[in-house]
Amino acid sequence: MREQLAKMKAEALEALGRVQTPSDLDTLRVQYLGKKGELTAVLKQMGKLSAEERPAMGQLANEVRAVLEEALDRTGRRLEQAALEARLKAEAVDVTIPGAVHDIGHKHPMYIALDEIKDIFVGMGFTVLDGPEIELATYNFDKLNAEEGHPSRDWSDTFYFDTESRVMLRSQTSPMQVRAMETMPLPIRIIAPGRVYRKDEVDATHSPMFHQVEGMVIDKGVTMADLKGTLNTVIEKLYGEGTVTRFRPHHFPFTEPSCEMDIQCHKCGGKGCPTCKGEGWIEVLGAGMIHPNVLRMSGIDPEVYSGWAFGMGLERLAMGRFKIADLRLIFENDVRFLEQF
Ligand code: 2U9
Repeated sequence: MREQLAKMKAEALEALGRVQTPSDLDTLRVQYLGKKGELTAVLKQMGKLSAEERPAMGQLANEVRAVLEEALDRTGRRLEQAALEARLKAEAVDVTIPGAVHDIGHKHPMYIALDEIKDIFVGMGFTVLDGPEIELATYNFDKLNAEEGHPSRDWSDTFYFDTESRVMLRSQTSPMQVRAMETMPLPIRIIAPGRVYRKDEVDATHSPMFHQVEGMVIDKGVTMADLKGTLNTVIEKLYGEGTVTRFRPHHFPFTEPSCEMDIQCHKCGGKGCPTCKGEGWIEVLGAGMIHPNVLRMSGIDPEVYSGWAFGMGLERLAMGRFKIADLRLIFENDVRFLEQF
């Protein structure tokens, strides 16, 4: 029996040395120390021993059990340690690997320009308005003093939704200003940016959809001097301090008198070069004193109130600001172009 115990202990220890997995370990624990295990089998033979032999053999069997239990526990800890090390190795994070770079895009250059314009006007106390792109001809033309028969009302120039030429895609953002005159309390200081639509063929300077920023001020005692002072300030903020400007007479149905504003060519200083097409000046916007008829049609007494208004094309402005040669680049959304801004 002594030899049996010694042999069993040697075999068990040898088997434990080869164990690789927790389930192998459990199998060995059951095989040697379980109720039907090998040690129990040996102990069952104790009855055959004499009373003198029994205590010594019992002690030896307990020693073997203690040794095996200790070896099983040690092997368990060895497996746990190995598993932990394998996991740490597999899940190791190399903090020196560069992070994954995601392209997040950015604002379109034309909207960069628009945001600057909004900031300038908001800083001067103007409110930014938004309004419908589908408009009534009443708001787009009639109330802006463009009478029946005005060339811009023609079917060849304007997108109408109905045969009576009543509902249309707005051809300017001015109807928003008419709506403001009818609803907002005076005095009014607003800008109205947005998309407008005209039946133009696409080329390097035209598109059937483009963007405008218009604005107006209405108060008592507003004069052409306010128009010039305010627009000069805006243009200096937009194009840089000391930008030289000039105002030329012009005609619009909704303003009287009307003018166009030019900036002196920053490239040649007014001498004439390809940037200004030899003119020395670059047109930036149209403006004027709001026509008394326009004020009257929206319920404002032109004897008491006066106002000025301006309008500019946003694509044109962005093209000048960012030296963009072709309008189509602004709408094509080619990332190779957009990435440059
Ligand atoms: C109301 C009264 C007056 C808006 C104005 C212009 C002059 C102008 C053009 C610039 C280039 C349109 O984008 S463009 O083709 N606009 O020159 N716009 S004054 O005057 C208004 C607007 C609304 C009630």
